[in-house]
This record gives sequence, structure tokens and C-alpha cells, in this order.
Amino acid sequence: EDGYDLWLRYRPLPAAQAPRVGAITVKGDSPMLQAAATELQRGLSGLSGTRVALAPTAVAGGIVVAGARDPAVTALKLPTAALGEEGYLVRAVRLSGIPVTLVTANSDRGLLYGSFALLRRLQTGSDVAETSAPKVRLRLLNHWDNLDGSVERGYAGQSLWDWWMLPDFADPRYTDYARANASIGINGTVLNNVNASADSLTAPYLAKAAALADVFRRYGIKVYLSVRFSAPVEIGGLKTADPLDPAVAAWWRAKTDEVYAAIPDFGGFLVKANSEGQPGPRDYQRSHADGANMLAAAIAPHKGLIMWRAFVYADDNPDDRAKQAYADFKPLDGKFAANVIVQVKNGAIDFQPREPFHPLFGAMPQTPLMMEFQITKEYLGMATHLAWLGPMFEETLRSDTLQKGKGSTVARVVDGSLHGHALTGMAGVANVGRDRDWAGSTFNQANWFAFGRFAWNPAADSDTVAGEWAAMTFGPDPALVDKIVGIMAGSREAVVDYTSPLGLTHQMATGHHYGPGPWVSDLKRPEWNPVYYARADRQGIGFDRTASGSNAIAQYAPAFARPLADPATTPARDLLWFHHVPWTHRMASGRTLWEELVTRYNAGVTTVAAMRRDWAALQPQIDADRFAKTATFLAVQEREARWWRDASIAYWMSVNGLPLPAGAAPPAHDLAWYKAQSYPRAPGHPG
Ligand code: BDP
Repeated sequence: EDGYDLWLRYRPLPAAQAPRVGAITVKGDSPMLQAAATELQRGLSGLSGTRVALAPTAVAGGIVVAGARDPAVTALKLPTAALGEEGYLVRAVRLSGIPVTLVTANSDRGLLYGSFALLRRLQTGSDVAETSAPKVRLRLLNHWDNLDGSVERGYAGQSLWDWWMLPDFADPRYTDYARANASIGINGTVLNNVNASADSLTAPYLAKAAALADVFRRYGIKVYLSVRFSAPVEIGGLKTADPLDPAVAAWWRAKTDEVYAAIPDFGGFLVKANSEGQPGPRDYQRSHADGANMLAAAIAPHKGLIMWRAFVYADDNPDDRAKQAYADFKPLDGKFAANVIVQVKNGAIDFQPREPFHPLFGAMPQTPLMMEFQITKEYLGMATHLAWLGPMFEETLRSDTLQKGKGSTVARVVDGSLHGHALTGMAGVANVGRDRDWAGSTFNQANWFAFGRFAWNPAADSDTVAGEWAAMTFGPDPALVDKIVGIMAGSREAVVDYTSPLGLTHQMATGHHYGPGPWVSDLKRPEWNPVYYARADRQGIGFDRTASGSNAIAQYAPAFARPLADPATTPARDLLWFHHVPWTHRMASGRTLWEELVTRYNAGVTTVAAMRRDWAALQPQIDADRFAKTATFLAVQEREARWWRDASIAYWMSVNGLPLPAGAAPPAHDLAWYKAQSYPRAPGHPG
């Protein structure tokens, strides 16, 4: 058990639960249906412990995969219209008189998803009946993979894509990657880093991307590329990339035609422009809409899409970093072409362990917005720390923007229902690489799984998703699943607590973002420094985003902003995100802010220690390799949670001059020791 099989392990179920399947009948032989048949055979044979045969016609007690237009299925008058293009229905029926489990859908893709759903239901010991359709149209992984094989913010080894050997050799692993994605409904993948090299648009690299598309197609996965805005200059020989220059537009039209000649079902382009040094339309005094619309016009004849990122903050803009994306994009509402979707990170800064939802959600009613979550744990302990992100996805998606009254949740912005958009999407920055276990740790696999489940249904429930994953990954024993879900449930909150409690943010060390660095103040741009975010001095701590400060709260709906104007009505978890308060500020708990802060740091450490104990108790029930690796990682995490806590407390004491609250353990070392820690060649860090 090295984790390679992910949640598609298909180990024999206990006799009482093992499926007894007559045979599998798949009506149709498209490549996608062949993929469904192969998966069902593999899964059912594994779960039942005996080889299950494929049969041309339905047998009693068998499984039948058949489209909704199949006459035998039509005769059943099932509610298939509501399934749309990608949904499925799984149900026990009598098909032409024969009792079978039917998987039906309006498309081959729906049948593939239904087949995976049936397997999931069996793996989790659930009743097989299920009807489901995705609420979001684009469910995409974003790979931050470079053409040299490195992965920006990747902690699971080199890129999966062997660009050197492509297009000739398609590693069998690409198929397993596609299977895993299809099993959770992911229907597209952006192959390369948003900090893109123009080379990915040259003929040799398009041929390589086409070879990947050929593998992914039968799993319903479309290929997309990140593009560099200045590509017309870098690989096209033009003097400018000005989006309003006709020669530039013509170059992109020709390039797009070339892309579609290589990949007829290509999905579209993802663009990071005028952000962190990337080129973009602002270089030519044009707006983000000018840039996006020029690309949109080039790709529209092919029915392709432009995903334009809103992750922008400028080095010459002295305003609060948290306000800058809204300031740039809100005025462009209604100005984007119909095939543009604006991709917005979950929070306004940058994938921190906790951020309030991004103020753009709900604020651009005329523009489709897609969610961007980070699955790879850049700021949450990289590969080693166990941080289950389900609660983070859930917290953001359930946040009520109040933009159209109560119930205007971020989930309803993302699924398009709030403002009536059909173009909807969710992107997750991938956490996979060439490590045998794909994600660097067993529990990181859960975050990939969760992303797919939440993209399918933004109203999903974190504990339920954790339970599914745990049953599929470790076996369906309910007692075991409960314990694993228990370990996962509080893990992200623990990371928040030991790194950045009570709304603190961006407190990590420079560059690689691993380990504590609250003292860092010497970086070129003010908003790259942790001290910019904490604003701590002898009197108090926190970033004033009310009217007396940056007034970032005014970017939210008035009803949402109102309670945030006052520390007393601001949720404790976001206090220092919105307010600068005295160390002596009295919290609802009765403790002073300083006491509360130290309490939270400690709570983070205590939770990790408990997770570690709970995991140790599961040893008899978990296979040796996966048990041992997780146990080791939890030991690392406990050590590093203490390090984060102690370094942070030592630093705050140097700033506030206060004694340690009664009962708190003093830091293990002095501040100088923490400041002196180095991180030789930490992974995932560009440059
Ligand atoms: C930040 C990462 C950086 C990415 C950037 C982005 O540190 O490596 O390039 O986000 O999303 O979180 O573009």
C-alpha cells in the first residue's frame, strides 16, 4: 500500500457487504463507455473478490449502463430530463423484466460519472440508488507545472507531465490521473503554470498537450493552457502585445486556430496578467477587459473560453492589498465578452489558512465569476502537515455575501443561481506530482477528492465528504471512518491556530512560505512582509480595515459590512483581519486579546497532539506503510506546531513587552534562535 491507488483501491469488501453482480452490460462502445466498462469491471471484481464478467445483454442481478434514450430505459419513464448533460441516475429497476442495477444518463459522460458513483456507493457501504447532477459547469484543476518539470508550490515531486518524452510516450500514469479526476467529476485541467512560459504555445508543445488530451478525452477531461500575455512578442516576433493592436489580435486568432487544429476539443486559456510581474494589458494602458475580450474574440469561433484571473495587486499601489482586485475589477462589471469568466481566489489576499470571502463574490452581477481554491498547501504546512481543507471550502462557499438579501451565498455566486449565469466554474490549484502517492501524503489526497466533490456541489458538507473519502481510502468500517473523520475535522482549524489565529494572516517565512516569520520586514514590496499584515506595536495588533483604516469593509454589501465596523460585532476568528485592537482588548471569552492569542496558539498545538494520539490508536486497523508515513508526518507537524507557536509568542512579547499569560509555557528558545532558522532548498519555491 503505497497510496498509488488513491480512493479507487477496490479492495475486497467484508462478505456481508460485498456486491454480488451477475455481469456488467454497457450499451454502446464509445471510448468513454469503454472506460466506464473497464472501471466497473476493475472495481466490482476488486470489491467482490471474484472476476465479474462483461455481458452483451442484461443478466438478472447484473449492472446495466445505458443512455436515457435507450428504448428499454425510456420505457421506465425515469426522471432523466433533470439530469442535464452531465448528471446520472443509479437505481434498481426491472429492465425489460430483468432485475438489474441501472446506470443511466443523457450523455456518455453522465454514464461514466454514474459508473464511478455506483462504485463509490459500494465502497462506502451505501445504498446504490443515487441521482445527481453537477451544479457547476467548469470543474478544473490548475497545474502550476513548469515546462522544466518543476511545480510551483508543488510538494509531491516533479510534474506529472513528462514534457521531454511527450508526445511519443504517454505514461500510463496519465490514464490513472484521468480516472481519479473523472471519479470526482473533474472535467478539465489547465496543464501549465499561470506564471506561463510562452513556449507552451509553440508547435512542439502543442503536440505534447495534444497527446495528453488524447489520453484524457475518454475520461471527459478537456485540456486548457495558461498563456503568457506577451507571447506575440516572445514567440510571434511582434513588437507589441497591445490588445487593441490589430496585428496582435490577428496573431492570437492564428495561434488559436493552430491550437484547435492540434486539439479540436481544447477548452480555453487561463490568464494571469499584470500580477506579480506578469505582462498584461495594463502595460499598454488597456484594461483587463480589453485584454480578456481580445483573447475571447480569437477563441470564440471555436467555442473556447477565457478564464481571466482577478489575482492582482500592483507594486506602485499604496492601497491595502486586500482592496486592489476589487478596485480593478468591479468597474469592469458588464464589460467582459460572453465567453470570459473571471477567476477569483477564495479570499482577497492569497490562499491564507483563513480569509474572509473575497469581496468580488456577489459584487459583479453581470460577470460570471469562478472560484479559485488552492488544493496544494502552500500556506498550510506543504506536504507534511495534515490539514483537511473540506471545512475551508465549506466555510467560504457557505458565507453569505448578503448582496441580494439573505441567502446570497458564495456558493450561489459560483453556481450561477444568484445572478442567473450559465457559465460557472471552480478551479483548484492541484497538489499532485510524481510521488507514488500523488499528493505527498495520504491525507493530501483527501483535499484533491474534496475539491472535486465541492466543485460538483458547492453546497456539499465537509464531514460527509470526509467520510466518503475515508471509507474509500481505508475501508468502510463505520467506527474506523468516524475516527478518521474526527482526526480530519479540526485539522485545518489547528493550522489556523498555530500559525495565524484570530484573523492574523501572512505570518510565514519568506519565499517558500514554510515556518514562522512574523518579524520579517525587509522585503522589497511592503505587502510581502508579515509586519504589513499584523501591524503590531507596543499598544496593539491587527489591520484596521474599517473607515478609520483602509475601509476595505466598504467593498462588501452594507449589511455584511455593518457588524464588521465594530470589534465587538466582528467574529473573533476575523478580528485582527478587520481591526487594530489593543493587546488589552477584552474578548467575549473574558480574556484579554493577548491572553486569547496565546490560548489559540496553544489550542493549535494541543489539537495536533490529539490528532497524533488518535492516529496512533488506529495502528491495528491501517496497513503498515500508510500508517507509518502518516504517523511520522504527524510527529513532524506536532514539532512544527510548537515551533510556530513559540516563535510567534516570542516575537509578540518582544513587541508588546507583556509577560506570558499565567499558565502558558514559555517558548523553548529565545527569539534570536527562531529568527536564525534556515530552510535549505525548501520545495515548490520559484527561484
Ligand atoms: C501565490 C504564490 C505564487 C503564485 C501566485 C498566483 O505564492 O507562487 O504564482 O500565488 O496565484 O500564492 O499567481
